[in-house]
Amino acid sequence: MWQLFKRERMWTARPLKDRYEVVIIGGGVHGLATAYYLGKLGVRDVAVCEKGYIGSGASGRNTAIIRSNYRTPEGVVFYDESVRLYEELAAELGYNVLFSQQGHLTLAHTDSAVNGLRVRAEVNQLMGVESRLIWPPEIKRLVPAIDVSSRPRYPILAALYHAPGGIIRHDAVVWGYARGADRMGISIHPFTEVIGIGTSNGQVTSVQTTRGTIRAGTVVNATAGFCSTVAKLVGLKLPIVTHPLQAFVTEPLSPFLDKVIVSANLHVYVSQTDRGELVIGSEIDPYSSYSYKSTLPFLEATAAHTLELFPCLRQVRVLRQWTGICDMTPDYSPIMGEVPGLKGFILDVGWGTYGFKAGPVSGKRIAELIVTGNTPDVLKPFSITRFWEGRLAGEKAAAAVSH
Ligand code: PYC
Repeated sequence: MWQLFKRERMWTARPLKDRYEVVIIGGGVHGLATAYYLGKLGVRDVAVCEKGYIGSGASGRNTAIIRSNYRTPEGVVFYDESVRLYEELAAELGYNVLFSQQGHLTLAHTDSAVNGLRVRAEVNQLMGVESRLIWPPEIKRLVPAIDVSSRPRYPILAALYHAPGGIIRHDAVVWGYARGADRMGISIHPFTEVIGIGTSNGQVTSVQTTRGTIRAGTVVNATAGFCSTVAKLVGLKLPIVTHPLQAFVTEPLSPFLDKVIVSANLHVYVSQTDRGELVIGSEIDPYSSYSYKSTLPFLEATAAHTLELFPCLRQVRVLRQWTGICDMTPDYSPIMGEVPGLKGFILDVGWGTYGFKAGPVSGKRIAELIVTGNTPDVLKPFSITRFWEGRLAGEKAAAAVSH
């Protein structure tokens, strides 16, 4: 009888050793995916150190949108690989990550926004990603509840329809990777904060944690929100400014919205979860801060923008609100790869508002970089050296930011 109710542990509490081949700082989707793919490549002497609980940072605070309809060719190729990995992830991990590829609409309310979407559609199609411009009658057919009339101050003029986009259960992704890594013998250490990094002769040698020192020849900075403070531990100044990003959910409603809706002009995005709640977010807060405090002005403005799109929601109650923090680079693209002059220190940072959707591809390719010593082609455009060489990536299709 007991067996019927016995729950399998998701991952094991292993003792903290004083040496690992690889230490990964950050137990979110990026750190855990890197650990998982390292394990698949045969590197299992790996520790993931997380200062809170697994998935307690940006991985558990985002609005779980998956898409690859970016504007730069390097961005499209990169995120497209991630979408493909997400498509196979439940089978890969033997764990249901509830990926709903329901389709994603980016709305345009101004002529210049329509032109921007036209460029994105062209780039997407050239790169083999399904994405096309659609007009109000088709938008209304796909999303019957949306207001496509001329009533709002900024009526909807067009949308970029990206059928492979959708939403996923973000904590299931984190748990699935953690469970997969654990099953290969990789150590996951929650509540283990890295407070120092040792180096010698241009080589990383150790990390100091709140639970003791660990020697390691490879250390990955896979943190979000605190990537610059971690980089400072090796004296590296990253071109990053950290901003809060807020979101909220409503009470559960009967299913009425089966597309992800994003409006960069109105600064709002809306999706409906399988529990019926609407998940709603806006752009990053306009000031730099490490605060997790949620604010009323955000809630009021974002609710008002949501009602512009969906007047039918005016009686709906808000259930809860939360905040995450985002590491923004000047070109809205991440920073990945080695750091010249410091062997063994690998960056997987600068994930702004777009990190969760990139977890699988980053993890897989960073693991490949660690094992082979060669930077995979998809990572090359995102090297830190671009800031020193004046070749920024300029990703104009990053969401939740004002361009
Ligand atoms: O990149 O799709 C996105 C996104 C939505 C909200 C924040 N980022």
